[in-house]
Amino acid sequence: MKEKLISQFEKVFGVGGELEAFFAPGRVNLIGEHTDYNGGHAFPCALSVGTYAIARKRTDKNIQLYSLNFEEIGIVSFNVEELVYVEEHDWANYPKGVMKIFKEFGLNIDSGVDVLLFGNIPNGAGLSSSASVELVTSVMLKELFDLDINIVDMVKLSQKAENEFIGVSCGIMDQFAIGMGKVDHAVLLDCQKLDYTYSPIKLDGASLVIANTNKRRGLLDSKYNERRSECERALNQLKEVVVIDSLGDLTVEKFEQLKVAITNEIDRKRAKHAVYENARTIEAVERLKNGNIQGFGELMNQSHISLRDDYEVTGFELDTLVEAAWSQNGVIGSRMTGAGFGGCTISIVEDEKVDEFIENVGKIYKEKTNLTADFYVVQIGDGARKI
Ligand code: NG1
Ligand code: MG
Repeated sequence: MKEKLISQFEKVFGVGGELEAFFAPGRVNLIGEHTDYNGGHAFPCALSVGTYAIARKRTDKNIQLYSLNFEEIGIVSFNVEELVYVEEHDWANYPKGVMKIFKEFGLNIDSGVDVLLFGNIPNGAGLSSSASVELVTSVMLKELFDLDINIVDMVKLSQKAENEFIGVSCGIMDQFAIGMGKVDHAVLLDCQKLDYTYSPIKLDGASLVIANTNKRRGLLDSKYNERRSECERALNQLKEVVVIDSLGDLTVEKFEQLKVAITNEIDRKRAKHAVYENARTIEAVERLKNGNIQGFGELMNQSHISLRDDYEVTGFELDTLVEAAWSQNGVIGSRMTGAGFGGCTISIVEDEKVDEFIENVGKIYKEKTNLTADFYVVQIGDGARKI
């Protein structure tokens, strides 16, 4: 892959100079949904697919970016001192945003650079291609400019770029997972303290299967922000009766005692999901440690039910895919993954049943929704790095 991309780089930007190569994965969340911005835990893993960057420093101040995934856009050029959002630059705003936030943080990016990017994450599948581009840019800047920055700060600055430069108010899970990923492990992220611990994923004859609903997530931003405000309101009312920083600070028992403080019934349901999902995530990791994969799968199923009934972020397409999965032999667990309202599901399926699963679930889904789902059996890979 690297050699192929280097020759592509030379075709676009010419030969000579010192080339360096970098990679950042995509990610999928196994459990712990809508917990990141509530100060709870998430349990994602990095994928073996992701974004590659080949880069060469320049002697002037020009940045030139080229993506093999958007060849019709061509080379996007700008000056390193003029980092402003430009609608027509499309995907290139992600690396540009990271450069801007790095500079604001006081990091010295004092020359231009030529960069060729290529991503092999399935398109629009909710596997965090944007955070992958942000992190590959972060690692590239650190290495090329010999910057004094650690991985946790790269994660935070990448999220800041997405929040402030792109204008998407995401939590920190995507960037965190992509920064910290480890092959054959999922990572338990404490999204409040930014602590993390690894758990080996040994599925003993089962695989991780992602299914894309191919339902466009139309109102995603407004619904996502609505959930954030509902949780915020619930938190503020709870703060009148208990000292906490976030919903992630509450145990299920404590929440049950205090929940009457939340006067709006909808807000109470949202907070309930956040608190129970956080507890489920911690319990799920314990079960995995004890080799209880069936028990892990049951918590994935409960997570989906909570996202459907209390958080209300699933919708017909995701529910149809997950219910179809639950009806199949050899399915250990299945749930929506990511923000919801469309996007993907994640299932753990016994190896010998995978083909049958894809065929049957695909068929049921097509009959009920008239949409075609895409399926990916995924491998867990390492986090963002120089290659
Ligand atoms: P997706 O939709 O998978 O990118 C979003 C947020 C995450 C997290 C999850 C819900 C963005 C870019 N990311 O994930 O931070 O809050 O929803 O767990 O919006
Ligand atoms: Mg995104």
